[in-house]
Parts: sequence; structure tokens; C-alpha cells
Amino acid sequence: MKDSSTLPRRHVLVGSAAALSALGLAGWTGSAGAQQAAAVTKPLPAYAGWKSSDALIVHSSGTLETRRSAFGTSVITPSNQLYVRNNLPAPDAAILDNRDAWSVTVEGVKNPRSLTLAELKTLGVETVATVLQCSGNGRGFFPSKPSGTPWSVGAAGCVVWSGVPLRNVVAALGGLTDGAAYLTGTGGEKLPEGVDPLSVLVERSVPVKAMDDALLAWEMNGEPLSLAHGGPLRLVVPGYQGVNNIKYVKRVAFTSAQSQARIMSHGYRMSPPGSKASPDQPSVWEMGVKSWINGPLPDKGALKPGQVQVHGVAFGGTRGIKGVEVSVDGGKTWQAAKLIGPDLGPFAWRQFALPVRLEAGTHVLASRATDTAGNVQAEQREENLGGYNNASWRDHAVTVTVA
Ligand SMILES: Nc1nc2c(c(=O)[nH]1)N[C@H]1C(S)=C(S)[C@@H](COP(=O)(O)O)O[C@H]1N2
Ligand SMILES: [Mo]
Repeated sequence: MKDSSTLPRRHVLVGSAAALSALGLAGWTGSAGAQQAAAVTKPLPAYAGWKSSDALIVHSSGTLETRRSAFGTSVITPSNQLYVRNNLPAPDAAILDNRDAWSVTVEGVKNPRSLTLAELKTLGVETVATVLQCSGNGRGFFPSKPSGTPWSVGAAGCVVWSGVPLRNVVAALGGLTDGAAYLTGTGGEKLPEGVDPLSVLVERSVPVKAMDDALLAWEMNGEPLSLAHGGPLRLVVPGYQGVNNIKYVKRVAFTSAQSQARIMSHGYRMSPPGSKASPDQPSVWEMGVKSWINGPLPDKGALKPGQVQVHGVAFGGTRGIKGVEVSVDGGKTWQAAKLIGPDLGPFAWRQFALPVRLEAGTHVLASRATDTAGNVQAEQREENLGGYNNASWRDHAVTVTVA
């Protein structure tokens, strides 16, 4: 299947569930849709074999995307439908055999040392709902076709973490040393041989203020953290882009400078188009305000004229959501949607819904969120080399047909 978007719609009705959604996706991701349709035939990788294949698009063994049609109207994304992004092969599952024996080294505190997961569990526990989103989510909408996975909307989910607040750990180790400007987390993957470790190491730095909300988490959605999502232990930095949430975390350091790892110095930078990535460009840290519609979607075929519930998700990084507006005329006019379901705090997403009557014809449905600080979701993406931080409401609009 090279370009499924050229198939007539009646083929959608006879296709498999997987192909069906892929065809629908092709309708709103343009050129990226074709690549997603091609990827759909790949099986789930072994470390994520427990996931729902119907709910996911397998781009590669390290990149699984939640289908737009799989996001329901509940707040929490079920673990088996959550996207996965692994920059390196996942560690051996044996690291989960004795979870409590996993250890993490803490540096940049008065009394630096290693702590086991068993010890961490004695220092406190908190639970927090956060949006986990890859900064490349929405890259598939960039006409410039940046290299990297052409994610549509599904490199994101909202999940609940349990773990020890990082500030408790710091307090137990005597507090921060002077000059701590960054919180640096290091992933515990085995690095490939024969290459400069800094070129592959997953190590990220965020401003030290992120410590106030950060957790060392061992549980996600009420279950011990899976290997796919960073078990036995993960650094969770609420409100920050996915890459800063270090899986299999083996070292946490409070440092005066940012990590020298390539993924920090050159990767995940907001590099202007035509430039070269460099450490002086902004890194992808806090998430901005963003929303998108998850229903109705074009992949269900033509709608009947009448009332529909336009629904979707909205989040505001560290600031939470004040409100969401919906447009059914491509952004000419807007109506306030209702925030529905439980509010799980500033880092979670809110579900929204708006009942509208749609007559026969073609309708462009869009959503536009406002965070609690009054920032309004932008119409246009910020062009950049890597295709990061796409929050454009126009890019995320969907076109539905009523007949
Ligand atoms: N150790 C480690 N942590 C990591 C990564 C990784 O490859 N290794 N990928 C990062 C990226 S780019 C993203 S978007 C998120 C993905 O989290 P998930 O796979 O649990 O959805 O994890 C981040 N943390
Ligand atoms: Mo990512």
C-alpha cells in the first residue's frame, strides 16, 4: 500500500480495523499519511508486545503512535494504548526481575550517593497525572518534512505516575550544592559499542526549578512501571516535553552546566529552518498550550446531518487549561466548548466537548485552547529544523463530510 489516500472510500469499509484507521489518517496528515499507512503492517516489537495493536501505529520498533481514533473521552490513556518512543534499544527485561534492587546515583547534593528503589520508597510517595508528549508530536503536519517520525497527534497521552518527590530525595541527601542550575537525568540503556558514548547516551538537562514538581516514579496507571515506559524507575518532569522524562533512570545530577550528550547539545533544539542545530538555540523544555479534536473524524465515513458532539483534549504544559473554543468553519467563528470529566490538575489534559448541528457539506473542525495564564493556542506552527513543538490549531483541524 503506497498511497492509500488515492483509494476510493468504499475500500475503507472492507479493510481491516488497522487499515481502516490508517486510511483515515492519510486524509488529515497529507504526505505523512502515506508513510503511516506503510508502517501499519509492522508487528509490535517484543518489549511492547502486550500493547493493543488495534490502537497503535507501528512506525518502527522504537516508535509506536496512538491512533487518533483510539483516544476516547476519558481522561487517562490506558497503558496498552500509550505511545512509545525509544531512541535506543530497550534494556533487557531482566532489569525488572528485582525492581527494588535498581539503584540511582544522586549527585550535586551535599551528601551524594546511590539509593536503591527500596530506599526511595521510604522517602515519600506522591501521585500526579501528566501529559506525556513527544516534542515531535505533530511533525507530520510540517510541509518541510523534517527528518524523524512523522507523528500526527498520537505521540501523547495522559497518565498517572506514582513515585517519590525528587525534592524529598534532595532533602534526605542534605540539600542542593551551590551553583546547581540544571537537573540532569541519565538513562540506563546499554550503549552500542564502538561509538562515542555522548553521541547516543540519553541524558537531558532541565532548569533546576523543575525539581519542585519532579518525581522518581515506579508506577504508572496503578501498575508497576513497564519496561516500555521506563521501568523500574523513571524521572518524571511534569509539564515538560517527553524527552526530558528519562526512562530507566540511573543517575540524577544537579549540575551547573547542561549535559554534553548530543541529545541535549544538538538534538531537540528549536533550530531555525536552514540553520544547523547548536547549543545556543532553545531546547524543548516546557510544553506550550495545545489541543486537538479526536471526534468526529473523517475515518468513520460520512456523517449524517444532525447533532454531533465535537470532542478532544487540551493541555497547558505546567499551567493547566482555562478553556477551549471550537470552530466548525475552519476558524472563522468560535464557540466555547465545555470542559468535561475530572480535572486531574495542571499537568493533565482536559477533555472538552461541544454539541453542534452539522448540515450536509464539508466542515473544517478546529479547536483552540487557552491556558490559565491566558496564553492562547497559536494558529501557526513555529517553523524549525526538527519539526518540534507543533501546537498549530490550523494544522490539527479535521475535515469531515456530512451527507
Ligand atoms: N532512557 C530513555 N528515556 C527516554 C527516551 C529514551 O529513548 N531513553 N526517550 C524519550 C522520548 S524522546 C520520549 S518522547 C519519551 C517517550 O516516553 P514513552 O516511551 O514512555 O511514551 O521518553 C523519553 N525518555
Ligand atoms: Mo520524544
